[in-house]
Amino acid sequence: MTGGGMRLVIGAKWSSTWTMRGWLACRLSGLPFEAETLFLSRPDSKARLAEVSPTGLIPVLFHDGLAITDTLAIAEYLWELAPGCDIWPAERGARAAARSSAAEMHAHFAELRAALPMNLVKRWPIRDGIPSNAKLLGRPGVEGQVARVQESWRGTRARWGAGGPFLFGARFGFADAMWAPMASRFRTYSVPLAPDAQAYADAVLGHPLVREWVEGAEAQAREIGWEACAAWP
Ligand SMILES: N[C@@H](CCC(=O)N[C@@H](CS)C(=O)NCC(=O)O)C(=O)O
Repeated sequence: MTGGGMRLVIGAKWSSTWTMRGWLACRLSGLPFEAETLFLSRPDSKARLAEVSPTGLIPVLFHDGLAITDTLAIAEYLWELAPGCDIWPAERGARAAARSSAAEMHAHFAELRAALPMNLVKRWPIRDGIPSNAKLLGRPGVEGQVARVQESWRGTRARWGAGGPFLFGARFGFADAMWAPMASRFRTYSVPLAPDAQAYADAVLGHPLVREWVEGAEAQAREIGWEACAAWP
C-alpha cells in the first residue's frame, strides 16, 4: 500500500506543536501527502474542527477512508504503510526505546508546556544579562521537568546515540521530531541547558525538516503580522 491521497490537517506553524510533529512524521515516512491548514483562532475554528476531527483536535490524517487522530497513532499508521522508513529505528531494541521516548514526551510535562508555550517566532528577552524568564521557570513543577527532559535525552543518547547528534545516532527520527517543539521552547525562552542537552537541542533545531517547518512558520508570521504572532499567547 502507498500513501497516495493522504491529507494532513495542521494548525498555525508558529504555535501548533502537535501538528508540527504530525507533519514531521509524514515527511519522515517519505510518502506523498498534502497539508491543509486550519487556523485555530478564527471565529469559525471550533465548528471547522468539529467537522474535521472526531476528537476536535488536530493533527488528523485522512487516508483510505480513515480519519486518524493523535500524533502517535499517525506515526504508527505511517510506519505500517512504510515500514523501514525514518520514523522508527531499524533495530527492535532501539525501536522500543524510541517509542518510549516519544511516549514520554506525549504524556508528560504538562506544567512545563503550559508555562512555556511554543512560539517559533518569539524570543523571550534577556535584558542587562538578567533573564526575564525567571517567573516562568519558577512556576511549580517546571524546573524538575526541564531537568527530566535533559535526563531523558541524555539517557537515550548514552545507550543509542553513538554515531550522530540525534537520540538514535545519525538518523533524525520520530522520537527526535516529538522533542522538536520542546527544543524550540528552550530556545524561545532562553532556558539554560547542560552542554550535552544544548548540543542535542541545537541538532534537532538544525535538522533540515525542522528548519523547513520553522521557515514556514516565519512565512506565515510575515503574512499575518510578525508582532501579533510573536506576542502570542
Ligand atoms: N494528543 C494529541 C494532542 C493534539 C492537540 O492538542 N492539538 C491541538 C493543536 S496543537 C488542538 O487541536 N487544539 C484544539 C484547540 O485549540 O481548539 C496529539 O498527540 O495529536
